[in-house]
Amino acid sequence: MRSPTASDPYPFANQQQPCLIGGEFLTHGKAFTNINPVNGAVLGTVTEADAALVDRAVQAARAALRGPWGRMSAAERCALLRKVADRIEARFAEFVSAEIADTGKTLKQASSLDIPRGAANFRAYADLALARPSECFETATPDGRGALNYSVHKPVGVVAVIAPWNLPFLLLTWKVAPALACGNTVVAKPSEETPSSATLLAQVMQEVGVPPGVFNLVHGFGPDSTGAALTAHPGVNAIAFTGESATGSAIMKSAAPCVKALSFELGGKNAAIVFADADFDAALAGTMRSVFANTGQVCLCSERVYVERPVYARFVEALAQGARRLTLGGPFEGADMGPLISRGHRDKVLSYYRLAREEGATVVCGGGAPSFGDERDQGAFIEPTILTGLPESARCVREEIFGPVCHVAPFDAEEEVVRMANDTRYGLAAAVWTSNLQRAHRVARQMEVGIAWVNDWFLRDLRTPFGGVKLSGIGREGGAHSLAFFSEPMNICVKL
Ligand code: NAD
Ligand code: 6OD
Repeated sequence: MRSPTASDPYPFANQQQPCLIGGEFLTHGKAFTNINPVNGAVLGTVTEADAALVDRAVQAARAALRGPWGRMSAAERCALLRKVADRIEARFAEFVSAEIADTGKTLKQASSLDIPRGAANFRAYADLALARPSECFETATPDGRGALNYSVHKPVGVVAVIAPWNLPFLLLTWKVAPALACGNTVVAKPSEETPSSATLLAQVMQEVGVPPGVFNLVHGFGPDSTGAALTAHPGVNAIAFTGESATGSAIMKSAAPCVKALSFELGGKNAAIVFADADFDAALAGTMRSVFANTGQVCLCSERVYVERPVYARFVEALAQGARRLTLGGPFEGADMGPLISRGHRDKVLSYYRLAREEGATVVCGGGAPSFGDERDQGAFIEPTILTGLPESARCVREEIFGPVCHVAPFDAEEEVVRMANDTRYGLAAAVWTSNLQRAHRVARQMEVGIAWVNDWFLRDLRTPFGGVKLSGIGREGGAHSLAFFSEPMNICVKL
């Protein structure tokens, strides 16, 4: 697999990105511009699906349920999904080019995480769907003849997949792959900020012969646009959504009249807890990653870091030194950190940097936007930032910022830090750093989150449950949990 170079073209430089509906690429209708966050340049235009186009996509997906796709065996479906993975790998450089053009993320990350995980998602769910067991109970009956009760798994129907911009391809395929593996048809809507890897995926679906209407792609915005039309459409049976908690709440309202099944992976305000007995260097390196990876734009990132008092001052200083050393630049510059996704998002993160000062924070490092004296000044770069000194009630400690920033606070006792870590409306992820095995298990289990890492961060096994509690989501995906969401189990009772 070849990674792109700076001279490789962005795949959609000279054309308007289309929607894919019923096996046809469509470019008519309204279009919006796609901006490169490295330098603010216009990358191209993208077709915006209005309500009529969304309706066509849903009708095409409904029709495809009754077509060849609906008659395929699970083995045939999963063989096609493996071909999708193969084709993503064959077009690896184009996928990486598309992802880094839309997001500005580092070439290293796009090539080692975003695109490989897209292919892995298709392979993993092809394997899991085929290996899925079926239940069968032998039931006693009054006449002594008995009955066999077995279950079959049917598709839910038409699934809407709505994805955010932070890990665009990873998160879209995380839902598209299991939905298709379970025999559903899909209408996918990527974020308006990151349409390009999804358009390439639509091409790949066509190339490997996924039947028309099985995978449909609609581009556009959320409120009053494509997303709202899709979630309200009565022909959609289930919605798998990743994004902000407030958006999840809006989608719930829109889905309520038709009582659609919902799976939500939402925001976080995740804690990292560093005990004094932790391997200092490992905790530091892990926390650097958990705060600054993808410019802090991972839902699992640590925005609250709690450090046991004996190592607090040393840890803050080391973290700040690490942050000051991070280099900022475009994907091909070998930099440690790319820009934020957009100027609009940078305004939001900068408003939190200002708010932190108003709330009385000490800004240990960063706290503003850098100036380069070149085209990057038109981009969405921001300084990695370490804050200390805020009370736990401060908005900067309570609200998700979604940038390269954390607040670091000291603690003295295990019970105290468990209470502080859990004192949040979110509940997505936690990282616990300690060399005390008993404490590791005890503290991890007390975290009110969907996933707690001990002595690591963002170490993934796709078979495990993934999701959040409280404002961080509804339901679990991953492994059998995804198969459960994307299927309707049906009981068949046979009197013997
Ligand atoms: P967002 O909620 O603004 O947008 C996500 C998607 O929803 C986009 O495709 C958008 O167009 C669409 N959308 C927006 N409003 C809509 C509406 N009313 N109806 C239908 N669709 C609508 O989120 P974002 O800014 O793209 O992503 C960042 C957020 O996502 C952060 O809060 C982050 O924590 C969260 N996130 C969570 C997870 C997780 O697994 N829990 C993963 C990644 C990101
Ligand atoms: O690794 C995954 O499967 C996953 N859903 C990660 C989510 C990251 C959030 O930004």
